[in-house]
Amino acid sequence: MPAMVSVDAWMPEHRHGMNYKASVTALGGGRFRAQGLLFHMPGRWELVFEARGERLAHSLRLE
Ligand SMILES: [Cu+2]
Repeated sequence: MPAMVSVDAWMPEHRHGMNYKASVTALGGGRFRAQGLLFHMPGRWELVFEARGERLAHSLRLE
């Protein structure tokens, strides 16, 4: 179980990220709470999670 994960988001088509950095708090038991993810425009965003040097990306579309 990773001690900490990080989360970031960007818009691949626009080549920009968020205007603010998200923070992650470890809740214990392998759970984490991310706060401060501010998606400032509609379109396709990619959420990128990192833990122990591994990356997991998840795509979502905001309208
Ligand atoms: Cu954009």
